Amino acid sequence: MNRFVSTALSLGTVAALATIAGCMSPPQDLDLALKRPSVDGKYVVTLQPPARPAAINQLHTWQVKVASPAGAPVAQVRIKVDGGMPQHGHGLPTRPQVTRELPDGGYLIEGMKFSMTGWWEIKLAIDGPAGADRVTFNTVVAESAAAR
Ligand SMILES: [Cu+2]
Repeated sequence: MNRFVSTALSLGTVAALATIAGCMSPPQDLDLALKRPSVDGKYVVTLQPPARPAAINQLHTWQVKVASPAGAPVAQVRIKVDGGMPQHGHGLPTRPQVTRELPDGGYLIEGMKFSMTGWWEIKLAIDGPAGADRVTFNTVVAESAAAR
């Protein structure tokens, strides 16, 4: 009993130290929606991660779909990709680019890479027929992806 209590206490201490050291777990209420309206409501943006979560430090390709608020695909949009880890204060390790426009308002983002597990923001600056707007997605890179 005593041993159990002291083990529980030391685990708690380790967790507290890890938090102080910056290995924070993502916020519990993090919105992981992959489809969301842009900040000013000009577009509805759907982010499509790779079918299988990519390994840490490997390049991967994502897709994004841009639609009007009414749901019509929006072509000829320019998209800039930015992001980073809000809890660590660093950006993306690469500079992902939209390399190709796909049918139905789709766009290919190449050069995505995550250098560690945890909460990442993916920020898209969109410039299209309805004007400029932006949208931010959250993604959590899990340990299982790191182990691949
Ligand atoms: Cu980090």
